[in-house]
Amino acid sequence: MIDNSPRGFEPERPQFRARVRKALALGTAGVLAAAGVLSLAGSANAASTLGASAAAKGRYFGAAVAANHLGEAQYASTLDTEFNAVTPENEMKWDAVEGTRNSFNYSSADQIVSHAQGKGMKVRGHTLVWYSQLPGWVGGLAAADLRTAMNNHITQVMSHYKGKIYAWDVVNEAFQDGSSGARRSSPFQDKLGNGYIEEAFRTARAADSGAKLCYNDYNTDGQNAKSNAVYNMVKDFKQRGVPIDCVGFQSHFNSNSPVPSDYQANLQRFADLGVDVQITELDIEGSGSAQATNYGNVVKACLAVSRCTGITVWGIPDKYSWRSSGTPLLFDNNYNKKPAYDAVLAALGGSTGGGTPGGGTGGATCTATYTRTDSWSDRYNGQVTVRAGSSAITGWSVPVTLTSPQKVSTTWNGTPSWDTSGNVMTMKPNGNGSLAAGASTTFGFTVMTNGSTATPSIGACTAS
Ligand code: 9MR
Repeated sequence: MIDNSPRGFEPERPQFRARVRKALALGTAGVLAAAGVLSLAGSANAASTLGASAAAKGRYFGAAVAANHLGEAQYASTLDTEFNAVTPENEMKWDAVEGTRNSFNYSSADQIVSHAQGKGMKVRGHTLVWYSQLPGWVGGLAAADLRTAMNNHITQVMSHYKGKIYAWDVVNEAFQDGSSGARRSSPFQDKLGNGYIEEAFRTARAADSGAKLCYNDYNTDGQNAKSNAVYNMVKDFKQRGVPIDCVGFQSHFNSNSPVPSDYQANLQRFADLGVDVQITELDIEGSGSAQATNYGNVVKACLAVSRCTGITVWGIPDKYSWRSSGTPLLFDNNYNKKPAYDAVLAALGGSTGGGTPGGGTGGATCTATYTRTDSWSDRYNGQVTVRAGSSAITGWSVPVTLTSPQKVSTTWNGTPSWDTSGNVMTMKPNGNGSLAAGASTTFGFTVMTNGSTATPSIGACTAS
């Protein structure tokens, strides 16, 4: 079967992946320094993790997780600290749980589910009926037998996890790319016909009525022939009472497949059909400020759609992305937070510690939010947005603490003063520091890393 994906990439089988990994840029010391500086951040009323910030907005923020990485301390601690939902990346797929007919193996998927349950995280089930990662025996069945096998697979797997799954991707990637809006060829489509999707959803509802039932696909993120076809199917299902609760938008973006300008409008039109929408497999190729801007825009689009219930990124550090030589995720190979992380956190209304309204005179307050805008091998640029609270302010002051041996080489849009340690820079306005209520300004600085890419700790903004 040929799939002319305009993404320029296609799902590969894990065993065929040639993982090209970049040499690690940092030693353990740098990582520990990064962790240390973050824990020094002062108390903040804005949440300081992705999960907590999303929860404050009534959403979850999840990651695709691989069971074989859970034993890696930094992987597990990043997952546990930052995320409040998981999707098993491969462990619940048909080939993983029912490689042999009617012989079910849940060991790897169970590991992820019990980890998530222990931490109070939601679990997205991925996926029950999909043309890929399908064992050969399924494709060899004649129609009647295939129908029995499909319904049995759904019933067995959903019953095993009954009560533990927030949402299931019941059917995945059932439509072709391109302009036809046609169904994709698969054993299910070819032998059971168009009705297999609705049958799968009805079987799923009977198996676990507590789980939300989703249809999930890629290249449906903007309005196009493929998303129109999915839209028409969902509309038809809702009209005829076929049980469907949600639509997943995978959101795998790269330069060939950028974040569409009508992304939010597309999410909204599906939500208007009476289903939840979820961003299910987000990753965005690129780096630095361009990647950060794209990530921020995706988060803002979800937050603007009241039925967009959560976002899942398709992995934690870049080194474990399915895009073997890419850098599409929020954490670098050493689990340092990338500018994309900062942009997501800021879009979620969170703060790395500088979001606390500082004390000021006459009730004036301000907040300071940090973003890393660019990175190079030897330095990076940081930007702080200073925003006035509900009253106008006439001045502001924001402390920025670096991790030694980092040094600031230049600053802009502010006047810095340094403490005796040389690690704490207090930034004040250049000249007139007046800001109207709710208005903002930015200042920036270049940090020479000298071997440490630790994120600066931004203290509370003090208004005058
Ligand atoms: O990330 C998954 C990768 O490890 C597997 O090799 C691949 C196999 O098809 O599947 C990847 O996940 C896919 C997801 O299940 C469905 N949407 C596309 C994802 C990226 O290919």
